[in-house]
Amino acid sequence: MAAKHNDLVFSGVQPTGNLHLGNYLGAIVNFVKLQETHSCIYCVVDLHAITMPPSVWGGPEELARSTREVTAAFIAAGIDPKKNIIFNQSQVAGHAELTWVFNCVARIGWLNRMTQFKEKAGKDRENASVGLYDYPVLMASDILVYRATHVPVGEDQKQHLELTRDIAQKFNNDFAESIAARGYGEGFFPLPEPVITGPATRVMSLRDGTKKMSKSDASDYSRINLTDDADTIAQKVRKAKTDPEPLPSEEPGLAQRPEADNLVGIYAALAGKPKANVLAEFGGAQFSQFKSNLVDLAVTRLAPIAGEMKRLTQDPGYVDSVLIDGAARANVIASETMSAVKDIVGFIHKR
Ligand code: AQP
Repeated sequence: MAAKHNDLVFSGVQPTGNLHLGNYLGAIVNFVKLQETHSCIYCVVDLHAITMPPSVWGGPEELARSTREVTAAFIAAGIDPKKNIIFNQSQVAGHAELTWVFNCVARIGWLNRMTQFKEKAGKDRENASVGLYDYPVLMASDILVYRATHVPVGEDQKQHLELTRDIAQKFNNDFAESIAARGYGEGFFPLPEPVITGPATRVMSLRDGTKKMSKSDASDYSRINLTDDADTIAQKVRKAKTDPEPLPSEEPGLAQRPEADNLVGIYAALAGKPKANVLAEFGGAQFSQFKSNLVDLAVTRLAPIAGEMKRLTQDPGYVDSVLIDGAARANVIASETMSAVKDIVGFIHKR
């Protein structure tokens, strides 16, 4: 009989600077909603950040600053650090420890299919870090060391979630007898479900509606950062690429119009309504009018978050205390999983 796993939410964000509207609408907004119905663990994934060269994540001072900034964004967006667990990944050794076990479960052929590695490694694959290649296995460990059942992410992480399920399933199969003998039923690890919802699961660049909005885009005009002030938001939205046609009245009219589709999706997500309602309101309007409404909405929604982030980052002692307290609570759950994994695999350890 398959084991029953209690609902638990886990997700992470990399501390690599420039948290943007895609991170917010694709992931953080859902983190905030899920805390109403679930126990949630939200992690600043600093071990993931160092899979790229230090020139990308900025070196030790910048990594620490970014870690505090992402933590501040979580809290400023409305995640309650008392009700949920907020911590940085490197403080809980179970993530790295379980990764080794999963490295021996995952197959090279599975990792070779990961599109994010191909995109991030680019042409110079031989020179990419082993950590970048192993990134999806670490992500599987992040989720499964808590035996989490639900993972809110943007659409770009869907393939990694499928790999997580494959790793969980293979571990459960490879060690089936040992798992059953120790009373865990048929499935020690749950097969976690991705939670990819809302009208902005893939926010696109403001400069090119076919490219994902991304922290690493060279142009700051491609994204709205959570720390941007009202004037910067207004400038970026006004300069956003569009086409010459007015907005359509119905969703099929957005087909083949990636920039229009993106701006309508952003508006819908910020307003908390479906795209169809936005088009019912703005169908036939010129982009100049729509953009000016979008600026007002974006500033109204984002300015309080930016203000609170600024206040929190000026109090690093408080932010660090949230991370240390969260790590202690996360470690209790992770240690329990690791103790069971060691029993299941056959590693001698102190109980
Ligand atoms: N454009 C996006 N639209 C919707 N969701 C997005 N996410 C990222 N970009 C978009 C979601 O945000 C969460 C945290 O992402 P991350 O920090 O772990 O890393 P990432 O996906 O690598 O972010 P970037 O901006 O795309 O960084 P670079 O430029 O380094 O590649 C995840 O849930 C992600 O899906």
